Amino acid sequence: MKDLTKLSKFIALILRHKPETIGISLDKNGWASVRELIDGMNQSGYSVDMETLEEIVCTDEKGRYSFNDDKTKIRANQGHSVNVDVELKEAVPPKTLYHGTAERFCESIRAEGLKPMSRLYVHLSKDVETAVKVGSRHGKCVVFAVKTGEMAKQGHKFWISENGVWLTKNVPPIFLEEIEKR
Ligand code: HQG
Repeated sequence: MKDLTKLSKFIALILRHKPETIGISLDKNGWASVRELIDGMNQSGYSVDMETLEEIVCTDEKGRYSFNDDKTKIRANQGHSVNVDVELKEAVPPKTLYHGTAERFCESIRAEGLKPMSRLYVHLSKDVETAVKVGSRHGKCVVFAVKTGEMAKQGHKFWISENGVWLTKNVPPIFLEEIEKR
């Protein structure tokens, strides 16, 4: 059986951060050619064909990737560090969203708020459970409630990705409330 998780992680690297790893590029909307992705991955020792790629796009637990209509192009729905415009939908956020992070980042977050760091946007979760999963990737997890309703009232913009992740450009400290440590 193919290790789809390993392939999916590599595809995330290519489609969000470093397409040059396999000698391909993304267009301004973040699309890669499916043909170039498959050929480039195979030449880099990652055995993948169209069927496997379709399975990854369909079954990825976070819905990270999308094809275009005729499946000649593929892109990541969010999470990029390369500067592409994936045509995110601007949307009115709920009153509260959540951000899971690691304890060691908290002092800096309390002082300067949430920043996108290496990505294009700050990523926010719709519930605490998801935020805990996100934060735990980095270490001992702390969850902040983000007063997104108030932020929106004060003119901050929000977008929701194709796979339901909320994004914003930054969160000043006044909109943050630490709610949970795990
Ligand atoms: C922290 C995954 C110090 C921030 C997840 C986070 C998500 C600060 C880390 C998506 C800071 C960046 C994104 C400040 C923010 N000082 N640290 N001022 N502001 N940080 O991985 O949000 O599985 O770039 O709290 O599920 O953890 O890849 O962002 O801990 O949806 O699809 O800097 O990535 O999705 O880390 O995760 P990341 P994230 P995938």
